[in-house]
Amino acid sequence: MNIKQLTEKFGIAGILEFHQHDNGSIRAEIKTPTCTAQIYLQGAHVSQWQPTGQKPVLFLSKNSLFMPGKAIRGGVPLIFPWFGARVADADLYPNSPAHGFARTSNNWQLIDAGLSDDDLLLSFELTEDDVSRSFGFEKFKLTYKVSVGQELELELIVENNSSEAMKIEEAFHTYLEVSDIEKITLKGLEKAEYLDKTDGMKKKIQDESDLVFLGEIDRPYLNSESKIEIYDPNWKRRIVVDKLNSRTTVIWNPWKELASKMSDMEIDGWKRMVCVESANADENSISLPPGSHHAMHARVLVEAL
Ligand code: TA6
Repeated sequence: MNIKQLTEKFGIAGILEFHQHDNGSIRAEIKTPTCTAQIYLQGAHVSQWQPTGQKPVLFLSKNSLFMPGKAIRGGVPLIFPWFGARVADADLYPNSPAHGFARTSNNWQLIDAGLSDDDLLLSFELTEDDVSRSFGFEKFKLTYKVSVGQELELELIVENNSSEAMKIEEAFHTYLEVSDIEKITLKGLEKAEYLDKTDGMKKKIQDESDLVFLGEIDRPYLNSESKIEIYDPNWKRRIVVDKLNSRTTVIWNPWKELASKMSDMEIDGWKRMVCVESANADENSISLPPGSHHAMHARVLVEAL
């Protein structure tokens, strides 16, 4: 649908409008009594969310390209059907892009938008197309429900409509904005087991109750369903990420050197972000029986300290 059609079908005066970035991507611009938000149709990518009276909660790099086919650096990239580099069937599909095809798909359809009290609810759908088929994924349906308001709620429902089991990984690759990565503490992962991507994927246990950031961190925590809290004393706030049906939590900050190699990361952007990703990945990947579905849910909110 073009902007005119989207506006006619889903626009809500003063609350939901559609705009086009100079580079071509279309986004929903949202202003409710309790927040502002933006969602790009490509990838059904929530790029901005700011509850009224708060600083932005999602980090978004100013150097993001917003170009068809290019992933956005920030917000909530939606990762499906594999996480990171493809492992399952990688030999059959050697050109598989990192983090799957959903986050750059231009085939997402907005199917519903409406207010529920002060929250705006939007639903998106993605089904098989030439791109998904070229990577071996057919007969699936993704329904992505986004609710923006005082809180951000995300739900991804994956349906397997084929006659065979479907192995999938998924993630809300949420970039959170912080005052200073070296001043925050992250709670919720004490004694959790993780794969250390910065150390040859060795399995380790987090002994500390609070995670602090002193260098690059890239860790899928396995079998971990707990709530995460990010304490940001400079900004006198705590961001809470709560989730359901997600057994992996990924924590990521690239730090200076790696960030300098990312053309779409603004200078010093790495200092103002931390990814806290609700996921099912690696040994927590899901095998969906034929005819079944799986729903993963995450909720992000901000509290004053
Ligand atoms: O979730 C962490 C991670 O998988 C890292 O290994 C890092 O590469 C990051 O995602 C970003 O990936 P991208 O493909 O968006 O550059």
